[in-house]
Amino acid sequence: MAAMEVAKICFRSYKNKSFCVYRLAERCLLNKYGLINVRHLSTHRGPNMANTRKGSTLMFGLFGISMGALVGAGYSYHKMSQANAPLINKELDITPVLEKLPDVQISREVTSPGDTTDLKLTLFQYPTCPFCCKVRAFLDYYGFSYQIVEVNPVLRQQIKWTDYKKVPIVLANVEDGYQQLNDSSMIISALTSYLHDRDQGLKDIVKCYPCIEFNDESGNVKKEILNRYFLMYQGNIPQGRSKEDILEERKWRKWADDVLVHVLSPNVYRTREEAMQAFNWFSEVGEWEKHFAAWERYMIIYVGAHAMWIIGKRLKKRHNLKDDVRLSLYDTCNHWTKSLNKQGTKFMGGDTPNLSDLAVYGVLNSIEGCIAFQDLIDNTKIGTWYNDMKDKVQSHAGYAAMNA
Ligand SMILES: N[C@@H](CCC(=O)N[C@@H](CS)C(=O)NCC(=O)O)C(=O)O
Repeated sequence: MAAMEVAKICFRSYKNKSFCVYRLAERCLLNKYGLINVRHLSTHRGPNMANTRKGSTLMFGLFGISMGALVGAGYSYHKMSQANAPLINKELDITPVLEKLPDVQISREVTSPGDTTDLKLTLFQYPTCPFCCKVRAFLDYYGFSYQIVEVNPVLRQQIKWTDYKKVPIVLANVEDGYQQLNDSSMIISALTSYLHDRDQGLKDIVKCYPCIEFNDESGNVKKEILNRYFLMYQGNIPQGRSKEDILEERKWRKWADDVLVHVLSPNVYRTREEAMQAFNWFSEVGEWEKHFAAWERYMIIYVGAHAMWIIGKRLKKRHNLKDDVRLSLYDTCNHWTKSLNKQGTKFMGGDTPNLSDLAVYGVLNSIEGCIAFQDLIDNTKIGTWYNDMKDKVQSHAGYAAMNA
């Protein structure tokens, strides 16, 4: 019964388009006690219930159908009026300057003697989230020093201080406190713009990435961080860069988020065995043994893997992937390597990586411990570029650019 509920939660998480299994685990556990209550309620019977059961079944059935119809009609009406509601473009203030760092435990520190920024960055993350891996690839490549706060996937108390409900989040030291940066692409764009011209001031740069809330055409409230793929060069384009090359970089960064990320889940959970292996790896990297009791961890791994295996098939349809999703993974990555070959350079950025190389590398890096990743390396030519990227990132090869 509990297992059924975990599976249902996985499907709910799929409907909400949640990418990370961490959120799935959270939902499983947060609902745990609720689920148990539901079970008790539904199996509880009053003393005369057995006798009256047959007679009342019809009544309850009719009542249920009428209520269902009423609720359905009400919901459709609500959705229709929402869809017809005017679009609201409300600007949200979710990137404030905090007076001091939130009172959270720092999990580890990455120190780079070459960091001359004094930004004292703090990254709030889940270790295998593709968006967080993207930010780490960027920070490591340029040789930023930063602290990492591992967000507890169950309670997420480490990010309770903010209204922004996702990771990654970065806090950066500014003159009057700590500037909050949300969304992987915005974090990368804002910090790159800052490296280009530190006189702009990070606080002013952040103002170029407002977050707005609006109703989409189906009436759902959506939030979006505007300009997140744009670098704020303020007309002062760096030497050696052209407008075309900046546009191309932007296009590929967007591709990493809109296309590449979506082939990952169906591949990582392609078969039951792969899903189990992936969940075991997530458990290891995310140190689930610290967060969950052994039985909870096994249940999440087992039930979660099976549910995600089924959900993976739906995601395959949603994103129009091939019947054998591995082919879509190969195709997507081949599209990247073919474009590189056509360009005739080692990296998309030329002799050195640019932000699109870092984005694609970061996203792929998030599945490095999964069977799908090894399969990808064995069956495509992306390995050469990937390993070159790994060398560049791990050796902080962008350090010179930071100090240019
Ligand atoms: N567009 C965001 C997406 C971030 C995102 O979806 N993060 C997931 C983790 S992989 C998350 O925190 N989800 C929270 C939730 O589902 O409530 C980015 O690029 O940073």
